[in-house]
Amino acid sequence: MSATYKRTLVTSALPYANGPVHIGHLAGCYLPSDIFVRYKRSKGEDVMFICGSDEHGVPITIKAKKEGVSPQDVVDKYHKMMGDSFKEFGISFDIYSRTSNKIHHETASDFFKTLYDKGVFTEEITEQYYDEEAKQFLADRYITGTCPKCANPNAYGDQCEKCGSTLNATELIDPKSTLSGSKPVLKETKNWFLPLDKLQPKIQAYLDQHKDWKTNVYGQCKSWLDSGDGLQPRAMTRDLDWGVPVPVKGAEGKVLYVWFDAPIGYISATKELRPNDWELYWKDKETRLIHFIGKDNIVFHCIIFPAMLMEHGDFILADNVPANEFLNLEGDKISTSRNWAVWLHEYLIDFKDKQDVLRYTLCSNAPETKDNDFTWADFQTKNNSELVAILGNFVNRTLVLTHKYYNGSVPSADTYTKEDLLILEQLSAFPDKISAAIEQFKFREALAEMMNLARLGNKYLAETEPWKLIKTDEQRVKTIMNIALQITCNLAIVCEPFIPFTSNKLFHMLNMPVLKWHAAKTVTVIPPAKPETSFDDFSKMDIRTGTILEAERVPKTDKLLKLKIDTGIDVRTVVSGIAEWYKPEDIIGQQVSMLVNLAPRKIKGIESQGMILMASNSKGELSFIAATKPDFNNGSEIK
Ligand code: B3M
Ligand code: ZN
Repeated sequence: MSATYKRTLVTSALPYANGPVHIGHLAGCYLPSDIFVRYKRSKGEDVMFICGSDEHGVPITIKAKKEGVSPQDVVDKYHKMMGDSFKEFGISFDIYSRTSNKIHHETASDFFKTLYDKGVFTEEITEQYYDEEAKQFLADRYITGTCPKCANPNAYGDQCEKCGSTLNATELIDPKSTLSGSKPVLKETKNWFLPLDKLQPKIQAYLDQHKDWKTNVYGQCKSWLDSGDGLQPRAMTRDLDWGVPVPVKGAEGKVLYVWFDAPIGYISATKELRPNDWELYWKDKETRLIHFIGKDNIVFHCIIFPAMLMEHGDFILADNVPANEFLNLEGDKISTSRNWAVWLHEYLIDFKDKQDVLRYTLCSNAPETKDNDFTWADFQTKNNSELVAILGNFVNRTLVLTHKYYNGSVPSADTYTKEDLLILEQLSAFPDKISAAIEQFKFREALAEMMNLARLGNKYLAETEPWKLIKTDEQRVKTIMNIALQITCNLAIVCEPFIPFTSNKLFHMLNMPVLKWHAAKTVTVIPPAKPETSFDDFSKMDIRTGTILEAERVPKTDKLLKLKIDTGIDVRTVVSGIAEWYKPEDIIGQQVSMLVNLAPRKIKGIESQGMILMASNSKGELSFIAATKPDFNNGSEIK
C-alpha cells in the first residue's frame, strides 16, 4: 500500500440471505476482513467496514418456494439471524445492511439508469426457457434435465453438480421446469447486456496495474481474459419477479441481475452509514478500497463490478481483492443443501463464550493459498495445545506470580541482564512482524507470530525460574516479573485483531485501559508515582546545570564513569553509573542536570560530590536530561 492513502474502505462479500452463516463463510472472508479492520483501527487509521445481506437472486426465491413462504419472509429471517451471529462472533462491521431496503433499491436503480442513459448497455433478444403453466421465464436453476456430459439425470440449467461442468440450459437433455414439472418452451425475451467484450482493454489495463494481487486472484482474472474469445457480453437484467425492478420502459416484469445490484450494495450501505460524507469513501482518490471475498466471487469483483464503476465514472476501483480458497469440513465439501456445515448460530450456543477458539482455529487453518480442511480434532488441539498450553499458561503464570509476590501491582525493573535485554529486543520486533504479515493479507503467518510471542514469554519464565529465585534474590525477581508483564501487555495488544475477546480479558486482568497498536513494544509498564512529597522537601534539593569537562572509566567496573563537572559554583568529581550507555569520549562538553547538595559518598574509593540526574526507561537505558537555551550558564538553578 502506498502511503498516499488517507482512509481505507473494507467490504466483505454480502452473504445470500437464504441460509445461516457457516464456518466456510467465516474462513473465506468475514474473519480475514475483521482481522484486517481491527488491526487498522488499532493503528488509529481511518477505516470503514461494510457488509450486509444479499437479498435478491434466484437461490432466495427457490428457498421461499421450498418453505412455502414469500421471498421477503426468507430474507427477513436470515438477515436477522446472520446479523446477530456475526455480531456475537465479534465481526465488527460498521454497518450490516441489506439489499431489500429502500436506499439500496434507489441506489442500484439510479446506477443502472446512469449506465443506460450513457448508452453503455446493448439490448439483445434471446430465447429463454419459459414455463407455460407457471407463466414465467425460468432462471437456470429452475430447470433440471440430463447432463449432456455425464448423463446425470438431475443436472441444473447452469451446472451439473455430478461432473462439475458449467452448462447452458438449452444443452440439457429432456429439460423440466421445477416449478410445474412441465417441459419448458423457448420464448424470445429482451435483456440489457454489459458489453464486456468491448470493455476488455480497459479491464486488462486495470488488472495490469495489480499484478501484486494474490496469485489465486490474479491468475483467475487472467484466465477469464485470456480464455477463448476473451470476455463476453453479460446480461444485467433478468426475467424474474424478485429483485430491483429494471428502471426503463419496456422492462416491466424484469429485475436487475443479482450480480449487478449486490456489489452496489456496498455503496448503498456506505450511504446509509454516512449520509453526509459517503462519497469521500467511494470517490476520493485517497481512499483505498479493498474487497474481501471467497474465490467463487472473483470474476464479479475483479472484472464485472470494476467495469460497471468505470462506465459509470466518478468512482474509485478496488486496490486489492484478497480472496480465500474454500474450507472443507472433515474432508468433505461444505454444503448447505446436504446440511454439511458447522453453523455459526449453533456453535455460539454449543460453545458459549468460546468465539476466540473458533476464530483462532479458522485463522490458523485459513485457506489462504489452497483449499483447507476443518476438523474437530484439530479444533481441540488448537485449543488445548496452543491457546491453553501456550498463551493461557504464560499469562496465567505471570499474573498468578504477580498477585502472589506483589499483591497484583507491577514491580519496577531493576538492572537488566544480558538475557533480559535480548528478550526485550526480541519482544520489540514482534509488533512489526505481525503488522507486515497482516498488511500482506497473510493472516495465518501473523497469527503464528502472535503465538510465538507467547512462546517467548514461556521460554523466559522457564529459563529464569522466578518461583525458585524468589527465595534468594527478590530484587532480580522484580525485574523478571516486570518483563513478563511487559510481554503480557504486548500480547494483549497484538492478539486483539485475532482473538478480541481474549484481548479484552487480558487488559481487564492487567487492570489497564485497552491499548492501541502504537503502544505495543514501547509499552511498558510505567512505574507508579511515588508517595506525595512537600514543596519544602523538594526545595531543599539544589539542582543546577553543569557541563562535563572530563570523563574516564572507573577501573575494574562495567558501569561507572568518573566525571569532572563544572557546576558553575566549582568543579566537582562525580562517579556516575552511565558507562553502559555513554562512552567517555562522547560526553565531553555534555550539559547535565546535577544535584549539587547531596552529601558526598565514596564509590569504589572515589569521593563522589553530587549526582547527575538521568531519565531511565523500562529497558534500563539512561539518558541525560538537560536542554537549556544556549545562553544558560553553568550553575543555573533547576526548580
Ligand atoms: N451473495 C455470493 C455469495 O454469498 C454473493 C456475494 C455478493 S457480494 C456483492 O457467495
Ligand atoms: Zn454431468
